[in-house]
Formats: sequence, structure tokens, C-alpha cells
Amino acid sequence: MRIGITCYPTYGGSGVVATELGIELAAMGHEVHFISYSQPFRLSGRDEGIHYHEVPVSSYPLFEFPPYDLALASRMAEVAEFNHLDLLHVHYAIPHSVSALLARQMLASRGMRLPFVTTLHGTDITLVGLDRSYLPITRYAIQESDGVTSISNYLKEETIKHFGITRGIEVVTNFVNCNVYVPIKDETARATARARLARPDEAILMHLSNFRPVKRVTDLVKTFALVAKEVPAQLVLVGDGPDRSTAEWLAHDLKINDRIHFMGKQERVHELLPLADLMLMPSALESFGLAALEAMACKVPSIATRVGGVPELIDDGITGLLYPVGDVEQMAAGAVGLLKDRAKLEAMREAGRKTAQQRYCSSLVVPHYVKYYEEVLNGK
Ligand code: GMT
Repeated sequence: MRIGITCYPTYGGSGVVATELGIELAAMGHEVHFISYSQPFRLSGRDEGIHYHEVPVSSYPLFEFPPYDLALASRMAEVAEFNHLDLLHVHYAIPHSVSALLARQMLASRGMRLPFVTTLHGTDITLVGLDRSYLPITRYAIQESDGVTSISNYLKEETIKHFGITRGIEVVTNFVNCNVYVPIKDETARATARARLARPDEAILMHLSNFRPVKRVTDLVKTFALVAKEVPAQLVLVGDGPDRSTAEWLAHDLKINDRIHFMGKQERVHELLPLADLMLMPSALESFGLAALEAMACKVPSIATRVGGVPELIDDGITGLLYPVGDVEQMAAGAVGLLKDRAKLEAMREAGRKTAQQRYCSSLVVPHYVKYYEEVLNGK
């Protein structure tokens, strides 16, 4: 198949999923064309069978807001025509599904077919999509898509409830490449790599996100401060975003900044995750929680919040621990309890990797997308 993929190319779960999907599809022999305003960050150096088409957005003194969605629709139609695309797959409904709808109509007016699949990721439904200025057009584009997928049952139900969507929505979960996201088997190699972050007697807690308010990074730092009172530990923060300096100030005020590593944006997170003992994900909402899945595949259990699609991914007490949003005391107590009970931690590490392998490996989930594409192409 020749597949066009549009996503947000910068840091964020939807862009990661779209990029990894493109890489996996190309590895299966499909031709993949990314269409976006810049190259998705996880693409570099892994581009066999993958093409990237930039969307130029011209400005003009009259435009207070240059219309990216129109430029994207034009480019989608051009790329589809010149490369004979079979279908488009857009990640994150706003504005990508609207642009795809326009591109489909532009080509249809000239006798060409370009079906498109919209994948809903989370805030496109639960936050931005609910904004009255976007809701009607987002609802229209979802309803008019040739196929719609959602990354969890929770998000599917939210979409039906808040948008009154009557068409079918296929749940295709997020996935992880179980051969890339792996624990480090060699204990000496793991200890050597961990030594760059912590002393041998210290635990490593990790967090991976785009530091948006929904990630509640202040809860993260407060939780770690409580943990660090009980056990020797370091906190490694991977990613960057608007709340990073808030986290830095809080760490400074709590006098724990010498035990926190702000790593910033990292491309090779699969090399960092297996160094951790625990992942912290205290988010106000996660429709899936991709960072927790990537950690699970590396045998790192999460201390997380019981929100959105997280309970579908994490079996509380078996593959991680779930708590109410904002309950930093309980989250810290849960983390300390696990770090002091090595047998329980080890059982959770094993259970997490097993769950990732049995349910979420790209080798299982990506064929689900391919089957769905075929159904859409066959007009089912
Ligand atoms: O807000 C974010 O976390 C980014 C957002 C995105 O679309 O880039 O993430 C959403 O999609 C991820 C990949 O499907 C999910 O793992 C996240 O749970 C989801 N975030 C939220 O629902 C808040």
C-alpha cells in the first residue's frame, strides 16, 4: 500500500505513535509518505521506504494567523496525486482530519479517490476538541472520515459521549517495538550506565513527557521529594515543555535539585528507560499513557494516576500502582513500598514486560491497522 501519514512532528505521544507506525509499515514493505510542517523527530536515520513532504506555510501581511490547515490540505492532495497514495492516515483530529476531508474533496472533484483514516489520541477530544470554536468542525470531520480509530476504549466512549458520533470507531491501542524497548539483560552493563545518573545504592525514578499542565509535574516533584526522604534516590526527567521551569523552581525550593536530572528532549529514550527502577506518571488525564507502556516493555513499572485509559493499560497491583490524581502522599508511599520490597518490584517488572509482549508489541498492533486500512479501502 501507499500510505500518507500526517501528525504533529514535534514531541508528543500522537507524533511518536504516527512516526513509529510509519517506520513499522515501511519495514513491512509499504510505501509511507509523511506530510507535515517539519520532519517528525523520531524519523532521522530510519527512513528506508519512508518519504517526507514538508508543508510550506506562506505568510502575508493580511494573515494574522497563516492558514496551516489549508496549506496542509493542498499538500495532501498534491502528494496523494503525484505518489498515487491509496489512503491518508491522520493522527490527532484537529486540524488534520479537516485538512484530509478537504484534500479528499479536491481530488474527488477530479475523479480521484483518497479515503482517510483519523486516529483520535486524547486531547483532540477531551480538551481542545471540546472547545466550542473547534467542536462542530471536529465532529463533522470525524463523522465524515472513511475510518476512525481510537487508542483506548475510554477515548472511544468519550468521543461518542461528547461529540455524539454515530459512526463506528475501531479501538487500536498504542504499541511498542518489543525488540527496541527491552530491559538491559547484562547487569554489569546496566550498572555502568546507571552510574552516570546515580550511586549504586540509589534508586532511579524516571518521568517522560512534554511537560504540559496535564502532566502535573509539580505532583511529580513533590512525590519524589517524599520518596527521597525515605530511600536514597535520583529523579530523571526526560522531555521538555511549558512546565519545566515550574518543576525546576519547585525542586530548588524543596532543596532536592541536586537529586534531579533534567535531561531535556532525548531521541533515544529506549536507552534511558531500562535504567530506571520506577516510572512516575501523575497526569491529570491520559487517554492511554504511552510512556508507561514504553517503560513496561523495559521492565519498569509505573506509579500512575487512575485516569482515562490508564487502567486499561496498567493492572493495578500487578503491572504498576494507580492512585487518585494529586495524592502525592499515597504515590510516594507506593513507590517507597515497592523500592523496599524487591521481590514485589521484580514480580511487577516481569508482569509488565509480559503484558507488553502479549498485548502491545508493534508486531501485534500494526497488522490491526493494516487490516483496518484494507477494510476502509474495500468500503466496509
Ligand atoms: O498531551 C499529551 O500527552 C500529548 C498527546 C498527543 O496527542 O500528542 O498524547 C495523547 O496521545 C498519546 C499517544 O496516543 C497518549 O499516550 C496520551 O495518553 C494522550 N494524552 C492525553 O490523553 C492527555
